[in-house]
Amino acid sequence: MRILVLGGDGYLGWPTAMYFSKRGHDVHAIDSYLRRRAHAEQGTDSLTPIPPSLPERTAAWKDVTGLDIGVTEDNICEYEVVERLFREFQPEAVVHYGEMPSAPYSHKSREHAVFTQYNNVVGTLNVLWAMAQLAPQSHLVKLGTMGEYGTPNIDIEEGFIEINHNGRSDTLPFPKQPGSFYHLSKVHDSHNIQFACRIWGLRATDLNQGVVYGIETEETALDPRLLTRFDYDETFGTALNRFCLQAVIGHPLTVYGAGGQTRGYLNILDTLACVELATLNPAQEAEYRVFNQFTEQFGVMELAELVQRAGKEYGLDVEIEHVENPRVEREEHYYNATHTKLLDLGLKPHFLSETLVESMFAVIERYRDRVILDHILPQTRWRAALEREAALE
Ligand code: USQ
Repeated sequence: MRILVLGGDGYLGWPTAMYFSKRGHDVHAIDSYLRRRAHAEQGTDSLTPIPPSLPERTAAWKDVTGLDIGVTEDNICEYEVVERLFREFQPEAVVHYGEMPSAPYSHKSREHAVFTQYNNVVGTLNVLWAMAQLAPQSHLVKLGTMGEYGTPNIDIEEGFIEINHNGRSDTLPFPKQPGSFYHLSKVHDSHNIQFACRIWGLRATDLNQGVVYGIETEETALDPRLLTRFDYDETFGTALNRFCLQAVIGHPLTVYGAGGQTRGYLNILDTLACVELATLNPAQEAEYRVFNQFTEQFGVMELAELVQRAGKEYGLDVEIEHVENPRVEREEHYYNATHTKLLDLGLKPHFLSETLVESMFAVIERYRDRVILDHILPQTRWRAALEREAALE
């Protein structure tokens, strides 16, 4: 299959490009290096030393496997770029990771919030237009987020809920109550994608993914030049990845507030399997599908305690600290989200265990000299806009 990977330089995009290439697909990756630029601006970097550009990564891939991955170093917010790519590559599937992925980043300033929503919404709209005009039979596999739903006090369904109201009933999109301007950008995307399926007959799968953890895949482990990036800073690092790194370097685990925040989580290996399942089993014409892409739910404190236990086994003395929560979110809440559609398609989950956490410790230890300590504690506060306003009075 001809598979276009948008955001092919990222934490998940790069392993996905290699995964599909290894399995005989014709892969083309595009990236604007948004994340590399954001890291350079804030003085942070990936823990793992990744090659300086996508062409250098694909050259290493060719060297190790003999396989080609096509590359475009450009921005999908420019329609000419997307149009050219679609004309030349004629994708059958479009796997879309090409967005600004961080909730804290979107709260750093007004400019960051505007950039996040512009970048994500405009890039996705361009892709939808190119699909309609140049590849109407292709299938969009879009990385959305479980965070679109927020933390409602009822069970979360897989995209849609049947509602009975005043004696009538309908199946409607599940209510969205996201917790950041970033998560909101994904809600806006979902609306645009569903609308494009309805009016143009496009095929799309919206993968509402949970928080991903892990550092290695079958392909990244083939050669050090094929590593994926591993972020642990307050902006781009996610909960479990950060806790594992903090444990290795002897930093107290940064549990925000009470630690009862519950989310869906999944291993990076399962991200690849889920994206493959969605791609090989495409949506029908005019169908907008939603899969909740995670394998287990955990509270933040539960994760911290798991890392602490694994640390003990491994010989690390791990402390847990409740730091003041920089975000505005419920710290104790009901959470029960359905996630059966990918299991029905054949997903065999890799569940989280102390052994897995210990294997992450081992990889992190290899690169611990590269850790930049300044950006581990949270600095980006959701209420900062109000505080600045108050300071001006
Ligand atoms: N948290 C801590 N300590 C930390 C980091 C995070 O307690 O050091 C807490 C946060 O307050 C939050 C939870 O852990 O309650 C998850 O935070 P996160 O930073 O791991 O994940 P989040 O901001 O939700 O975003 C991440 C990815 C995003 C993806 C999302 C899936 O960055 O791209 O969409 O996970 S989900 O969370 O299901 O929406």
